[in-house]
Amino acid sequence: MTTTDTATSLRDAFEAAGQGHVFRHIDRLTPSEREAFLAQLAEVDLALVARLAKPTAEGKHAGGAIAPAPYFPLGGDTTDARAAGEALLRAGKVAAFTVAGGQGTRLGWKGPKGTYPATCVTGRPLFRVFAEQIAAAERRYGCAIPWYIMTSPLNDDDTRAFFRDNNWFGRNPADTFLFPQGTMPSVTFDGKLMLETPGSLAVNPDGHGGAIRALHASGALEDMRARGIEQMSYFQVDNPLARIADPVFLGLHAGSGGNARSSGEMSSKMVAKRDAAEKVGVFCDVGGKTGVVEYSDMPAELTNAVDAQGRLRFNAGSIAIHAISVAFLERLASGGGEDGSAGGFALPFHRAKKKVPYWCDAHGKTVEPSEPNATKFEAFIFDALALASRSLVMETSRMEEFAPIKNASGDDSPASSHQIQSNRHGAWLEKFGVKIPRRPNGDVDARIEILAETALEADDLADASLPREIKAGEEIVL
Ligand code: UD2
Repeated sequence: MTTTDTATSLRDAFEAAGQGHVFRHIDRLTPSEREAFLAQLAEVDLALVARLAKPTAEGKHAGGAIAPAPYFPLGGDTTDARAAGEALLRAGKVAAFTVAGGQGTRLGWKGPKGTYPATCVTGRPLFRVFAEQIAAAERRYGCAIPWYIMTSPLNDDDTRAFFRDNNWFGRNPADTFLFPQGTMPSVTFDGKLMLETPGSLAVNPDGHGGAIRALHASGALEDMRARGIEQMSYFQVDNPLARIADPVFLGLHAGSGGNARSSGEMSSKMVAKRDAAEKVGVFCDVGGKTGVVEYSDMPAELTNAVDAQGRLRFNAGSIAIHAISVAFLERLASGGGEDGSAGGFALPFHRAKKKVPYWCDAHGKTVEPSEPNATKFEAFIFDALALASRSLVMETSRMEEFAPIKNASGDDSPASSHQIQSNRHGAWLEKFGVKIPRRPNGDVDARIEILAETALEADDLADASLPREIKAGEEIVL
């Protein structure tokens, strides 16, 4: 087909779908702009957009019977699980997987989130924190842990440049696999596609649920298979305390100790919620399956429900750390749910009202709206839990593993993350008799950073040479 034929047939299809307005500037585009625009339009699944634009929400919790999900509690016996997880690591069967395709708008950081200086003394960027943790685990278990990182078309170039500029953080570039996720077009509240410029649609990354398609399409899944990888340690780019390839979690996930909930397909970590309002999804039992109901989809009466002791009933907050098997991902990518029905990347799309920059004909430029003006569609990886045969949730300590950086100030900000980092490292040192200054509220009154090469967990400090005391206000790196 010639470009003109392509343009005509695309135009017909868009007109038929009530989206012909996107062609209104086509005549002023240069040939290359036109070609790029037509290529973008050809990628749009008009039937999907029409279905999603209808007000009947996919992805919302439908309101059926839901109960708190059971979980493996903090303090449970994990000796066997650790041994099983370590065996997986030693055999080179574990990969790390970071979802880093988000736009990070809340933090107001211009570059990819992984380039944000995150640690409390040295200001190590998130990607470096993870690279060093992976390197320390590789040394400990004598294995390679390939690292897969999902970017988005919006930050892929910058992310690659950051890795190159930092010499891949000393890693073999062949063991670090970056790939962009897909996008979805945003629509106005009456379901119309939007132009961001005369020659491009307004699109957004298709959510971390887009990982299944992107892992497949990029060849990452195939690469894992070729390397003999069986399990993926999944975590978000915004949490510097994420414990990558945690042997205890991997062992429980893989079924050590015969835990009835584990299938080795997809498992999750939770922490007790800080309070009812905390913006984390909650592990629930939905029709006999473990799943996450996102905070924005959870009915308020359930979010606030308390038990006889006054504790939150739905208390299992998702910290977005999972173990996911390659076989499970392959099954989802190739189109099969557990019963062969669902799958085919078909995680439901959730909708969110967002501020989406759009091309304004009257002003002749792209305008940043001050109020939400559009609906974005995103798939969530945790919806894959429903497609696993069974699924284990393991409780972990918030202080040990969850200090996300999402907002510029307040909760989940750099300041709150720094405090949790110091609290964690202060507690590790106290375990070995180091005197740690604390404020009346229990927070550590010093900045303490312990590098991954020194310790991945408290017990690694047993043989380290440690100070006897840290003074109030001191900054220390070990
Ligand atoms: C996420 C979870 C929430 C809780 C919390 C813990 C969702 C929808 N909610 O909330 O339940 O577990 O994290 O910290 O996940 N990302 C992509 N591509 C995208 C969108 C996001 O890679 O298209 C990545 C993003 O880079 C980040 C992570 O996914 O690493 C979370 O994204 P978010 O900031 O949208 O999720 P948040 O913090 O609202």
